[in-house]
Amino acid sequence: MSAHKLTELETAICIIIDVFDKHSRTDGNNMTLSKGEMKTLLEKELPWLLSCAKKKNASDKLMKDLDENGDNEVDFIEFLTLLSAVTCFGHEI
Ligand SMILES: [Ca+2]
Ligand SMILES: [Ca+2]
Repeated sequence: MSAHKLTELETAICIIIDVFDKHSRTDGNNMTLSKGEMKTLLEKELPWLLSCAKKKNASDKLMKDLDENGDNEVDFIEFLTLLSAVTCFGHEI
């Protein structure tokens, strides 16, 4: 470990990885988010997004959109697609 102090952006990246990890390890495959894990992640970490969506099954729909390889799980790359979309949206408003 170097004594390098993490910058704000580096810290933010670490937090993103931590958050994904924390939720992806709840059940099934440790490397991916299942439907249930995805729902909990959205409810706990992105309640703002869910309240914007305001639709029933918003989490399920989102999951379908994100799941590019169709394995019914959201991996880290697929999760980043969501984050970049949300970040762009946040930047605009
Ligand atoms: Ca999992
Ligand atoms: Ca997938």
